[in-house]
Amino acid sequence: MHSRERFLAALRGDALDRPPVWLMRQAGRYLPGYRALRAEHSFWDVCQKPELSTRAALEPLDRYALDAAIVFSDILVVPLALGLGVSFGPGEGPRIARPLRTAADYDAWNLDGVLSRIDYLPRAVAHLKDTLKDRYGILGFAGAPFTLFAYCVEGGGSDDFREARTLMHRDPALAHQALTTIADVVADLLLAQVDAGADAVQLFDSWGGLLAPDEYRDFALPALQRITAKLGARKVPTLLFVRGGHHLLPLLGESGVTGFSLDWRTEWAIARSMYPGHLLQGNIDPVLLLGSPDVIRRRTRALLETMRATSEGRHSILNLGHGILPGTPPETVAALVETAAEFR
Ligand code: 1CP
Repeated sequence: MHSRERFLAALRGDALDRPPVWLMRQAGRYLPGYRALRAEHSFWDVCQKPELSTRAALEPLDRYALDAAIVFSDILVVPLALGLGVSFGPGEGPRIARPLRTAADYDAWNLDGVLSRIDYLPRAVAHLKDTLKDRYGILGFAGAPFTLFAYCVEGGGSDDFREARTLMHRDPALAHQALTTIADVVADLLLAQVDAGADAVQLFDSWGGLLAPDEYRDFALPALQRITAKLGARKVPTLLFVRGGHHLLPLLGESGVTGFSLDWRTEWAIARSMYPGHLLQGNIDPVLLLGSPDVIRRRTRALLETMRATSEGRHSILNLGHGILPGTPPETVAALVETAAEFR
């Protein structure tokens, strides 16, 4: 099987020679080629010029036997296009110049032609597809509504997103309105990526795990359902990653996605018994990649064997349980990918 065939077979739940492998944040600062690209170009330039985005996305494919590419972009393209002003300081997290705190802030969102201000993302997918042809699977992505809402309200990164979670309870109507608007932009953005050549899409709910189940049900889930209603009508394979979301797993089936990208703290066999027919992806701890290649090989093989024991390896994609950390040695990534590629 070649890479794209294997990736598509996993999405369909067909028999596999072995599960396909790709890694969240596979094209990042841990790669010297990416750092060289960033020495020449700003982060937004890399996202917004399809030729540069493709160069970043190809870096890991040139090095490792991965089965899929993820378009190089960022989840914060949505608040940027809404006019909130998103910048990245050198070596820092994102900063949002005009955070959402009041109804007047929401009224200032620039919804007119918002998708046209993110057209560089589907154009990056098209450029990537044109370069890769049918050799690799291609993933599009977007932030899940709650995580985007959290950045919009907080105004940047945070450990607990206290402002965002407070706003949900102080002004639930405003929170619902913002989440609905974000969901509609995200759905259209994902469909545009599919039209441009993405085989599947992933929603990153990196901060969804901060919510209690009832909060997730009341705020995050309805927004996800708006998205999956649109994507489901087009039969788009849709993966949902909720970092720290193990306590939400029983609920997430209601989101309407076709699969889950599991956090490293979730036990694969338990998730599989809850969701026998869903696509599951994951879930090696990215911190392991800071350790020894031997441990990574052993853990990766053990996970692949669990996939085989629980579903004959069907509906399964090997990945990390969160993105590759900056500072990860490229050699340990090789140990993981080689173990996956050689597994039979
Ligand atoms: O070059 C740089 O200095 C910028 C670092 C960087 C990179 C490489 C940022 C800023 N974004 C990205 C790319 C990116 N972001 C990808 C591309 C694919 C790949 O790397 O292979 C993807 C899928 C994302 C998604 C993303 N951005 C998420 C969800 C995934 C996750 O890690 O939880 C989140 C939360 C963001 C926001 C963001 N963008 C950048 C940073 C440093 C952050 C985190 C901010 C924070 O909360 O501190």
